[in-house]
Formats: sequence, structure tokens, C-alpha cells
Amino acid sequence: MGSSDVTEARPVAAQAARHPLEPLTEEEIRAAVAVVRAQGRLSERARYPTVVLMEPPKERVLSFTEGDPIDRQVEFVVLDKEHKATYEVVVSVTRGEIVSWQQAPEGSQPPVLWEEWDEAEEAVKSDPRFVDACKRRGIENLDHVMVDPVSAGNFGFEHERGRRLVRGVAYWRRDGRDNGYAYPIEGVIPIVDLYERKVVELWEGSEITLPPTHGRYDAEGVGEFRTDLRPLEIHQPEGVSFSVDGNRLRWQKWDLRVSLRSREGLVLHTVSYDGRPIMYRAGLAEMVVPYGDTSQAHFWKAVFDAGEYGLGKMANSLEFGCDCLGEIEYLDAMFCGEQGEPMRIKNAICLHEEDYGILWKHFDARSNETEVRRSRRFVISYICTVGNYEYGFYWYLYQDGAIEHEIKATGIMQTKGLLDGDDPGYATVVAPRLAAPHHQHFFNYRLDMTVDGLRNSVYEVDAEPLPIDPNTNPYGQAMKPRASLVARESEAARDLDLSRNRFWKVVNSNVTNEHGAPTAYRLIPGQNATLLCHPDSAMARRARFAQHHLWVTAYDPEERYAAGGYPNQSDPEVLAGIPKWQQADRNLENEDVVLWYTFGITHFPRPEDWPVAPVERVGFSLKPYGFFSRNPALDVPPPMDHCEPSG
Ligand SMILES: [Cu+2]
Repeated sequence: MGSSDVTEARPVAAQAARHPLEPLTEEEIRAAVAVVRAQGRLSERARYPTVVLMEPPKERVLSFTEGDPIDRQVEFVVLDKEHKATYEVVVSVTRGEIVSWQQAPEGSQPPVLWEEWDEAEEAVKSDPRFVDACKRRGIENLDHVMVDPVSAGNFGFEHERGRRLVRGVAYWRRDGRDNGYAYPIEGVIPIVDLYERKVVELWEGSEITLPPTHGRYDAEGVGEFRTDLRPLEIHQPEGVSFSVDGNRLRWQKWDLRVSLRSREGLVLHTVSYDGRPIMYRAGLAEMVVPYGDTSQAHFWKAVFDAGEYGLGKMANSLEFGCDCLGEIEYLDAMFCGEQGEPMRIKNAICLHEEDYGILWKHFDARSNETEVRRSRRFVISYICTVGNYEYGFYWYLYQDGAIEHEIKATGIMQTKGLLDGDDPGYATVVAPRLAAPHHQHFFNYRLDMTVDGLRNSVYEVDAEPLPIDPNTNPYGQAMKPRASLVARESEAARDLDLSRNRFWKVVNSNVTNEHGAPTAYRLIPGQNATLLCHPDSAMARRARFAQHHLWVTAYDPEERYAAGGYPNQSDPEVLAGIPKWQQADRNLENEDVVLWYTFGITHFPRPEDWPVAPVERVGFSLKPYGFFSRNPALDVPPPMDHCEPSG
């Protein structure tokens, strides 16, 4: 870049993007931030919690052909802590100008920032009441204290109104490598105002001394390792079968784009199979982890990890052979740091192929011939760390047209300290004088489907056993799927029903397969749960997306986050997110529809989850359901000479 003012003012880097959905480049981020700063409206304490590509209108993306001009736009949420104000700004990098600048709705709190982790800890440690509480628990050296800034929630407490808050959850560490979650500093919760960087309130209950046992899980802490594991290596001597071009991925008949967005994490765009569109966009639209412990130190915990912290920006740099095994390709992720500086996370997205057992098989006993094919899947994944927990997010694409999403939840549980003989309450004892509160994890995925085109309809399908009828069902075994159209938004908050083997299908009634049936994909639930906190509780009302399993809305590009734009400290009295949008009661038949699928885990902790929890898997699948006219994976060749069909 040149140094003259003329060069500075010129539109920057637009030529870099070859497709409207390519992630922002370092140059684009710099240029966009410069445009915002040049307005001169922000103070020194302005921060950039969200700086992401403003995805162009769907029509423009879908009709894009290489070489078309692209207006690259960047969407900002700016938090000016000096002015206690949040702005929503859109900048055209191509034109070097502000497209829009508006104040966020009253009470909007952007996510907790990285710097606020440090600031909150500092504020807590310099509060004399906290120092005193530590002393009374035998902790003199505050260097050994760590403080997690946990999102405050909103319980309508008058003195918390208008503040930017976190509640400090403090732990003690023997040394820098210790697992602090083994030593909760129980019964003291400082509440920090992040604007003022000070403790504004400190709640203190009964004095509970530190539990006696460490929670180390590293080599040194564990001691002896088992010795009977031999190497397992995965090689693809002729290289991988997928190709990467920018953020476009092609594998087998799949063609898609990926991006890692700071809030939602991994997003799949324009997913197609054999040239036929299936999904325009798929990504996590919010998640929440409501805790069931009613004690004063824990009752308020319900973390919305996406909207209150940002999943993508917490992405790990993945390590070969550790996080991912095989012939791996990585994609870096480019974010904007909170001070407005570009920030690259190396090896944030992992791409690889996996053997996945058999794809199909039949042994013909009469001819003594076997046909068997191996299944291979393409894995697109990333892992993020949000405080104590890790979440791995995995998209799998299969050769038979199936798409699967799996979340691997691991990391360390929230803990609470006990005194000898204490009833743990709504928590499970996992170590001496240490318990882990009961909680749930809910995830909502926004699935903008395009099954063979934009216009789709959604049906709820129940398996129906038919009554005995002397003419049509004399022996009582008749069964059939009964499909009911989800016609309008007023009837589009649906729940799973195991007694009916319920699933949902997304149908294109304008396209038929060879058997005359409309083409379709079905959404197959995996493990799931129902939200256990009372529907009238503040938690449940702030996380309404978790009150039903499937929601359907008519497409609106503004409707992106299941619990609304600003779940941090969101007011439970204010209806936000999916149920609010559904009040429009839009038509859903043969429309551009969006599915919002909620699934969850009820986590009653086990001792086996301590000190670090083995991966718990949860997810869902999307499978063709008359999208093809026969098994689409017949053309997968046999893997080895000796499995080859005899001719
Ligand atoms: Cu859990």
C-alpha cells in the first residue's frame, strides 16, 4: 500500500475476492476499520466485538458468475465503553465508505471481550472484600487465583440495570499448570461492571474451604501411562481426494464453501451434490448452557456461548496428529481483534477424509459373489475453548448424499465446593468435597435449505400404525408415514415425539424424482433433550429457542441469531429471536424456508467426567429422502483388487 493520502482513501482490496462469500482478508479488515475510525465518532475506548463479512443478498450470490463486480461489505458491532454505547455499522470496503451507522437497540450488550477477562480478574483481585474472603479461606497469594468472567444473565435486579456486567467465578491454582476447577473459591461471587472496571457488588455466603484433591490431567499429574498402545497411522499415498480453492471445497460430488465466523463458528455455504443445491447456509445460531443449581453462587449461570462470547474467535490452532489424524489440510481463520487489528488463527479449520466402515454390502449365496463398498466421509471441523469447556464442531459429508453434524463436548465441568457432609443439592459429587452442578447444553442450528431450489415446504412426518381392519389390515401390521404440512409460522414450533418416530422433511414440490414423488431431504434428530428450567424462568425466556426442537421461518436475511442479536444480559421481558419473528405468521408452503433445529444434552455429571470429561457426542443428520431415484452411491468403486466384482 502506498503512503500518500490519495492511496489511503482509495477503495482497497476489492479485487482480492473472487467470490462474494470468500472470507475477509487482512487488508479488507484494516481498510474497513480505517473507514470506521475516520468518522471520528468513537472514543479511545471503542472496541470491535464483531467484524464479519456482510454476506451479500442471496440472489446476488446465487446468480454470481466469475468476474462479476463484488461490493465487499463488512458488518461491525462496535462497543464504545467510554460512551457506554453500541453501534451497528456497515462499511463498503470496495467503495471505502460507510453504508449505515446506527445505535443498537436500548440495552444491547455485545459479547464479553478478551480484554475483559483480564480486566474482570484484575478488578476482582483488587477488591478488598474479595481479598479478605480469600484470606478467610486460607489464600494469601492472589497470584494463585483465577477468575472466570461468567455472563451475568438478567434477573431484573434494579441495581444491575444499565450496567455491563459479569459475575466473577474464582478458583485457586497451586501453580501455573494446575487445574483451578478442582479448587473453587466457593461462596463468594463478585459482580464486575466492565465499563467501570470495578466490583460493584460482592455476594458472600458461608465460608467453604478448598477441596483437598487436585484435578490434574496432564502427564505429570496423572503419573503412569498405559503402555500397550502401538502406532496407528493413516496414509493416503496418492494424496487426498478433495480440493480446496480459497474457501471452496470439492469432494466426490459435493461442492460447498466454508467460513469461520467470530460468533457462529463454522458455517457451510451453498452446499450442493452433483450440481444440485441442498443448503444455502448452515451454522450454529445460538447455544445455551443453563445450570440447575439453585444456590446463591450458581443459580444465575446460563451461558450463551455464541452471542455472549463468540465461538469462532475462541477457535484453537489445531495440531497435526493430536486434534486431527490422517492427510490433513488446514484453513486459517482471519478475524478482527477487539482493538481493530487483524488477527489470524492458524490451522483453525481441519479438512480431511475418514474411512467410515462399510457403505453397502451384499453376499449372493447362490452365485457366491460379494459386493461391498467402503464408506468414506469428508470431515470439516474446528474446536473452540470457552472458559472451562471445549466444543468440537464436525460436519460430515458422505458419498450417499448424507450430511451429518456432530458436536463433541469435552473439557472441564463447572464445580462447586462443599463442606464435609454437605448435601450437594442439584449437583453430583465428583471428588472429595467437590461437586459439579446439573446442567444442560442446547444448540440451535439455522439450516437455510435449498432442496433443488429456493422454494421448499416442510412436513412433519409421524410413523402411524393402522388399526386392525378386516379388509385392509386383518393381521394388524400395517404402518405408514403420515406427513403434515407445516403451513404457517403460527404452527411452526414443533417438538420431537419418540412415540411417533417423528422427523421432518424438506420437500421441493416443483421437482419430482423418477417415481413421480417430490424431491426431499429429511432432518433426522439424534440424541436430544427438553429444556428443564421452568418455562416462566428468566433463563427459559431468554433462551426460547430451546423450548422447542424445530422452528420454521420464512427466509429473512436479518433473522440470524436464535436468541436475538444480543443475548448478553438480554431482558427476559423482551421477546427476541425466533418466536418474535414467527409472530408475523408468514406462509411457509413452497417458500424460501429456514429450519432452526434445537438439540441438547442433559448433563447430570458423573465421576467419570472428572477432572476432564471424555467427549460427549450430540448432533443430527440430513439425508436424501427421494432426492435420488436409487442408491446414489452405486458408482463408488470397490476399494481393493480382491473386493472387485468378478466379471
Ligand atoms: Cu456438560
